[in-house]
Amino acid sequence: MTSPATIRAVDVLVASPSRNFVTLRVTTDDGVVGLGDATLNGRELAVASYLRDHVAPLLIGLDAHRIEDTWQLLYRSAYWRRGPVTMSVIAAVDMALWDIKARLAGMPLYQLLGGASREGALVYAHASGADLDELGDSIRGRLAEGHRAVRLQVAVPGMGAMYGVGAATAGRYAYEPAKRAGLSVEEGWDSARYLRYLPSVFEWARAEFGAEVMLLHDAHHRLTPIQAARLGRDLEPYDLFWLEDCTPAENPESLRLVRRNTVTPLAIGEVMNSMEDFRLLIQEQLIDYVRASVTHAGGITGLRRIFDFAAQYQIKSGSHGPTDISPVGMAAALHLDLAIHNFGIQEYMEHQPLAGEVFRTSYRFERGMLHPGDAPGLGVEYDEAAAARFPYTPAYLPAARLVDGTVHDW
Ligand code: KDG
Ligand code: MG
Repeated sequence: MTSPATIRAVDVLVASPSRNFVTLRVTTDDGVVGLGDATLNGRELAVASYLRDHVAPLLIGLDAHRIEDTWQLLYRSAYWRRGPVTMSVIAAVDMALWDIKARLAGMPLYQLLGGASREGALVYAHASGADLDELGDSIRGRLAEGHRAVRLQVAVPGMGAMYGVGAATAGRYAYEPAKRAGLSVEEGWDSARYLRYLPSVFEWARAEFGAEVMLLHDAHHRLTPIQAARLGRDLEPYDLFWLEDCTPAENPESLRLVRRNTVTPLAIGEVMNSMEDFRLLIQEQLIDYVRASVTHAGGITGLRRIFDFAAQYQIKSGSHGPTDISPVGMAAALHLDLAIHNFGIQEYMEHQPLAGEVFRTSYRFERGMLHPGDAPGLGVEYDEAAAARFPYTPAYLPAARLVDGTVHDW
């Protein structure tokens, strides 16, 4: 019988090396440390308080080996189920306990999840530009780095600042939507202009970069079902890997209309966090990729359940991986990506170099793929002394308004 690994300490670490991250650190009686990511962009302190005030006291004295039991305890005994705050909290505990178990086993976590099913996880990078020239430079940069899949976002003429379009800095297009200030910035939105312009961008990209490169696009919840159906149909000649979040996620039935009208593959779910959110989308095969993340969907345990269910319907994983998933969450995602059978693709939006001063990671990028590395556990170390130099800074995502001032989905 395995001897228990009794939880002695639970610390919630909030730091802002280039952006805010909420990290959970669980320590056992024997001094084994596990890390979890609970970062919820723009609502970081809500998650930190839930962990610190309501969950940490419950964990002290539990056996860290009992991952499933702890998951069920936190899910069922809270009474108030699901939702991004609760599920990010459960996720952080789950990741930290898997980290401890794998460190105690002396193995990289993917070995405990069944071992590697592939050489590495295919990732997609972000490319963006204020116009097609800038977008072209951005795509060329990503391809030169070895990427084989690229998400394209470009400003729509006449629309001003918009989702996914970064500022050009030294030949790279750094996109960091959270504004480090107490209030959001506002962006504009005009669906008609966007729908007229976007197909020409992909026509240009295919002519310029050929048929091999995998191209993706994120509509970021902006369209009505009929608009999404039209966009999917108009993009069909350009063979997208996926069209992401074409309609808001709260209305899964709306995907029926989109699906009936286009064969462009659909990815949904980065704001979703539970099996219930995905049930209809998966059972009716209304999507091709599950976009949820380890960090927001109940950890490795929660997300694996959703992926396993999706596998029965030939639906693949496509985990959310923006910079607001911390390096701990990214590492956890990569271990799962390597182990599951129905892996599709992993989003990889590199963190700013400052984040590397706090989080020391073992994952590595090669030939368009990421590998989690072979260090025991998740393969991430947290430098608390370095983190002290980067205190929490209020930061918020932008808001979107239509031309007449109406608030729209951001
Ligand atoms: O916190 C919000 C971001 O993670 C989100 O806007 C990024 O849509 C996104 C993506 O596809 O990475
Ligand atoms: Mg997205």
